[in-house]
Amino acid sequence: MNVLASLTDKSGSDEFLKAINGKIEKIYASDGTRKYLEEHGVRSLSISELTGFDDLLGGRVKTLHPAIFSGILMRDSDEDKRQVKEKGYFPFDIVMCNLYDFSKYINGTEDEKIEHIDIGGVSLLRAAAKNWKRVTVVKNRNDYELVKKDIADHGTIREETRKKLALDAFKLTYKYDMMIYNSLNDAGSIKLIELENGKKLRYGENPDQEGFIYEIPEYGEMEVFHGKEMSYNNYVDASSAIETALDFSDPFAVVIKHNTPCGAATGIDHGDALEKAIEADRESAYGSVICINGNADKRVAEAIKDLFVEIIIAKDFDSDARKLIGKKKNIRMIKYSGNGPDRNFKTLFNGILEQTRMNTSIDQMKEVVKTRREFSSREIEFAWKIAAHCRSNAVVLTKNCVTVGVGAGQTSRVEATKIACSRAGEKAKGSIMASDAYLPFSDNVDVAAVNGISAIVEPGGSIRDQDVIESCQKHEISLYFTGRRVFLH
Ligand code: 93A
Repeated sequence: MNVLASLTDKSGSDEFLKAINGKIEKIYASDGTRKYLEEHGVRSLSISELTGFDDLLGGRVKTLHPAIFSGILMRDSDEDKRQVKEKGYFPFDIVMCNLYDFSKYINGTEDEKIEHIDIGGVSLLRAAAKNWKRVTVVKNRNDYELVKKDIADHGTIREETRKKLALDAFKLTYKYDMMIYNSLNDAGSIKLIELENGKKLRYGENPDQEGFIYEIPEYGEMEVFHGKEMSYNNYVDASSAIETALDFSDPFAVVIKHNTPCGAATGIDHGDALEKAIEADRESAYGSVICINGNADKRVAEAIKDLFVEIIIAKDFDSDARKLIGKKKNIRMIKYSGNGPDRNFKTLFNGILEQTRMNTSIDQMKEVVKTRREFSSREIEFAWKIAAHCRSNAVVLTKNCVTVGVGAGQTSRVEATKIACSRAGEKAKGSIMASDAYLPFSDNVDVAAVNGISAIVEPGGSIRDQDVIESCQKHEISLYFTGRRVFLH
């Protein structure tokens, strides 16, 4: 067998070649590799002897030559053999190659990056991989071991091994190009991500659907360290619970059902916040997914002692929390870290939609109708942000940074208002009402007034804003326009 070697990571290549020495006729190597092999007791020939060229352009052109590539790409056919022989070339059977270490220059200058984009090596790997029916492509110690074992066990390199190595090589060149793209792409547009090692879930949203999760550590991590296996719906709810919690800096707890908050609160600590968030709607909290934006302690554990909860999520859990919550066998405890993706995607009938993150800040907010009742910006912001994390159309009632009524996922906004008021009952009195998009008509204000709501926060921007303003003035309801919309479908 003839070998072609061109390696940046040269380690182990000498031992490999010594181990399969009995099978080798000739070894050709690029200059640096040749020098390394020489120093480690392996004789090889220079590529220039075969091509008739020394490295050109300071090494930019080393192996890019028909003598090399026809030797790799030739099939086992009489015609290919004839053509190669006619030129005075010969077949290569093993290609040993790994690439310039671009990862070292990811944050380097543009010129450094450009010089470390491997061209010849990628071509060698792809050519050898394409011709796996005849050629073996090896890149690292793992591959060397695999080939050594094949030769030891079977006296030859089997076709299935060659195919596996070829697939690995294609994966490597794909990842290499992805790394180059992401590093050079500083326009702030989408980074390519690697979707591999998808984990099969028991099923999808329903038991007769297949389901998978592809975890992307660059986004964030969820470590499930106690309880039953996570389901598809668990991941959906856990994710929206964390995304909601990440939007708050005070100690905060959210209770999620069907991808929407049913209770949320800030508190003096996380235990306090969680107690309030559960009491906000204890009925809906049954079978919920809960997230706090800090560490779980004894008080947090005690808050869910008598409640059936599917998942509790926290930055971390202290030993008391672990012990107390751990008594429930099925509840899942999850530690989370990271900030989530900058962009989100949704599959469509005819493609994929992409968007940047929703902005839930109230930095553009204006007080449009002032009444005797004063509300702190903290309270208003709380109501607004919870509405932002509810499925649209969403109307949320809050009091002292605790939800008292949530109407979400409705096809009519006034219906969402009615549901929020009906969930709140007496507690609607004196509350702040947040709407994720503008109130299209003043009918919402009428419902709010009947239920004793004291303030409304909404984006503003309707052609009937004036009706809404006048209605608020009439009913003495404070009105705030955020100047932003926070739809979440
Ligand atoms: O600059 S290159 O893209 N041009 C080439 O023709 C070429 N051929 C192999 N780089 C090229 N290589 C790479 O050189 C290999 O992928 C390997 O990483 C490296 C080995 O060079 P040396 O043996 O001189 O250390």
